[in-house]
Amino acid sequence: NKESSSSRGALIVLEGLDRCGKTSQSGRLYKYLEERGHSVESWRFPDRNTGVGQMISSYLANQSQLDDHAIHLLFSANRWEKRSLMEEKLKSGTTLIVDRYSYSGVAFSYAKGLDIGWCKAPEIGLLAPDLVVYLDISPEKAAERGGFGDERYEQLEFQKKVAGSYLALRDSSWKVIDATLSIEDIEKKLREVVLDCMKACHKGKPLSQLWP
Ligand code: FDM
Repeated sequence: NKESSSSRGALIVLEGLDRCGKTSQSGRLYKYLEERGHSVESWRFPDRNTGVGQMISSYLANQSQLDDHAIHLLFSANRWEKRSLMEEKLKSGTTLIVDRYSYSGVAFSYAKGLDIGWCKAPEIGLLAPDLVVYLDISPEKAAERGGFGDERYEQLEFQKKVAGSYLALRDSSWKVIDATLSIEDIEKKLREVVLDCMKACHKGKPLSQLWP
């Protein structure tokens, strides 16, 4: 029918510090939407399944060393290699829930001291999210949650810098949810903003590109 041929999926991005609950919330959101009959997929960046993704994964596990600029560009390339599939999915009506995106890319590299404009440049032209949800938690509280793992960036001092970067990137369109609320309360707030966003995309909100 007319509506389904013109309606597209929404590009929904979850961002936040390590241990903020992004991954479990994206899983719950996926299940909720799927059970309601929406066409939906759960994505994450880095996508460690591609060749570039394997280089990133080995870097994060401290199994290889790379210049800060080089790893930044690999993270970006990892999004570029998924861009056309992303566009195809969205245009065919599938909503994508994406765990980390360009904002993680900029936040982590900027936290290392790279120039923010330089960090954003390779992201220009990627699809802009229809919604960015930031799960807000202090680095200290995040660290208390069973501690960080062994990956390269999972250290309190660095996470504090990442929190500062996110603050510099945030704009008024981001939906900020207190990540210290109960899992159910977060889930409820997340569903609300996501369903609103999906409605807007359904009604014909055009796809756009980074950075707006
Ligand atoms: N990360 C993630 C970056 O530094 N740049 C990026 O572009 C992306 C997508 O990689 F510490 C960092 C953030 C995190 C690490 O992420 C791996 P997951 O969510 O723990 O897999």
